[in-house]
Amino acid sequence: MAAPPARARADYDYLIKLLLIGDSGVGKSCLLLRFSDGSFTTSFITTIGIDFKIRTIELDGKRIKLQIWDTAGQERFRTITTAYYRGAMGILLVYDVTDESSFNNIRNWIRNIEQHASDNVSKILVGNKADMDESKRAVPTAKGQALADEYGIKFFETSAKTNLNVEEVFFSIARDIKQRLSEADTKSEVVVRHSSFTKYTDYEADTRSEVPSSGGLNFSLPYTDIMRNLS
Ligand SMILES: Nc1nc2c(ncn2[C@@H]2O[C@H](COP(=O)(O)OP(=O)(O)OP(=O)(O)O)[C@@H](O)[C@H]2O)c(=O)[nH]1
Ligand SMILES: [Mg+2]
Repeated sequence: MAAPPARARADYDYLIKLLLIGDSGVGKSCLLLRFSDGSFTTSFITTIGIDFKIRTIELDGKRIKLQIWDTAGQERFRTITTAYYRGAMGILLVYDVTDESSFNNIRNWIRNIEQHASDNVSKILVGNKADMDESKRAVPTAKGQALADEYGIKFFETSAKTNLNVEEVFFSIARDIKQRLSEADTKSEVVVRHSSFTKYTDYEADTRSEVPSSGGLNFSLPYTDIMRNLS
């Protein structure tokens, strides 16, 4: 009988973990529902603790699996939600353009990121509910942009209701992170050539520890990959 096949290749090239944070009611869950399911609801069901959804997208011919964690904005869940900052590669900071205090709190949310997230985490500022009547608007677009500029991060105004800029936000942060990962990948290939270690980027990042290895060589890699890494 033939030997069992080597561990199957993952169905994606990169796994990217994102996190949505911001005050309760700004529309984090609605943005995620719009992006993952293409739907929207006007009823407000506040998130209890944490939830997540998955969507796989394609960027420059690579399959990017987005694992998107949706946190509760309510203070009483803060201990649970901050525990998820560390694993995030990208964080979407969301406020509501009709709610000034949700915008003012962005500085506090950024402070939380500085305390709990990885140093190189990507950030993006999102002013949601841009569909609302101008008479309801409390935060001008220019103010959102100025805050984003101050922190050197990208900024979008969105609407989960009308699907304004929702794809753009998620694709933009995913693109930045993929860029970072592929640069790291290139660097690790150089290391590989000098030390015979294998690179794992094409494999499920969160199951790395399960990948069998021997003497620094990962035999679940296809033979050609092993040869390439050693050459
Ligand atoms: N007009 C409008 N309403 C929105 C939009 N996004 C969300 N809402 C409404 O805002 C309310 C709160 O949305 P959620 O997505 O549940 O808010 P959240 O940020 O997840 O809140 P927590 O889970 O408590 O942190 C709901 O009633 C939504 O229908 C939007 O883009 N436009
Ligand atoms: Mg929610």
